[in-house]
Amino acid sequence: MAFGERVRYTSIVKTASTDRRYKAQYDRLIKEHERLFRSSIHEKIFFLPWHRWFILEYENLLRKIDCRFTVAYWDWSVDSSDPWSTHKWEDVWHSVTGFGGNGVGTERCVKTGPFRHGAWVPVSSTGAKCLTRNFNGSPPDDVAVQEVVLMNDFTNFELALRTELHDNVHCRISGTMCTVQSASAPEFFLHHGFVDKIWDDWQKRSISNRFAYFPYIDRRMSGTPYFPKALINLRQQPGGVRVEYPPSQKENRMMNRLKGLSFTQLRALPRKPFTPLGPRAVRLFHVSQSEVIKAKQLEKLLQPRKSL
Ligand SMILES: [Cu+2]
Repeated sequence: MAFGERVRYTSIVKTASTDRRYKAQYDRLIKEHERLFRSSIHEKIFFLPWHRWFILEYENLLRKIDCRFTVAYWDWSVDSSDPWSTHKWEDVWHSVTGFGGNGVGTERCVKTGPFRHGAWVPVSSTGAKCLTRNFNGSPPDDVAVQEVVLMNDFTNFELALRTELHDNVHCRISGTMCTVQSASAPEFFLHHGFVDKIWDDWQKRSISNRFAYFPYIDRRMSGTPYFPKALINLRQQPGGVRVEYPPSQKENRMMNRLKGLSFTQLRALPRKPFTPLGPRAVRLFHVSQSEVIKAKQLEKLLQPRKSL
């Protein structure tokens, strides 16, 4: 995104969360995520389509403020060697064009950027007075993400995306993002935009990927009128919305390097290991013991065979 688009993005988010014309609706939506946190929305059955629906609801609300608004994604995998940088205007955590930087002090309050302590308060059921962050470790890199996209089995793909990528990065950012109130952190939607893009990239690989698993689920998703299958086609979302995730320039550059490589060839590339899925994320998202065992097996495949 260009400089001006980035400034506009956070200012629209700020209007939604503070202006009395939108705040009630904004708060209600954000609180839904916390209310439903443990009601299957972080399990295989609903995780991907429920969060796609949630992003759409958020976007529809913010488009009332400015119809040019569309949810952006943060590709943390191309930034994984230097994910917490704040000084360049292209950085997600920049204080003018981005979301502000790391939390500071013992309370870990964010003190820079549009959502800093004193200038903004997160939606909170526990009376939190500031957005918190505690950046740590390195998110999975572009090779790991490409390996997940190349997984053929839906159950493996979904588990790796949900636990190793999604759950893990929530607690690499940490602070508010690693709690049941995570949706009140504005960066939640940047992260989920990318998770949704990875699902879309996987769906685009074949017809059987597009129609995997969800068409057979005959339960409405928690807190919504929809069955999971209503969300599987990104070009035909509820309300006639069509969504496209254009690749970033960085992604284009990395794909030229990785394009056409098989899973085995990707694994052989020398890279730095990423920070493994930790106990806090496992506890927060209630990953079952049997899923943790499987996720750790998949993690071994996603880590480099030779480390740099
Ligand atoms: Cu969630």
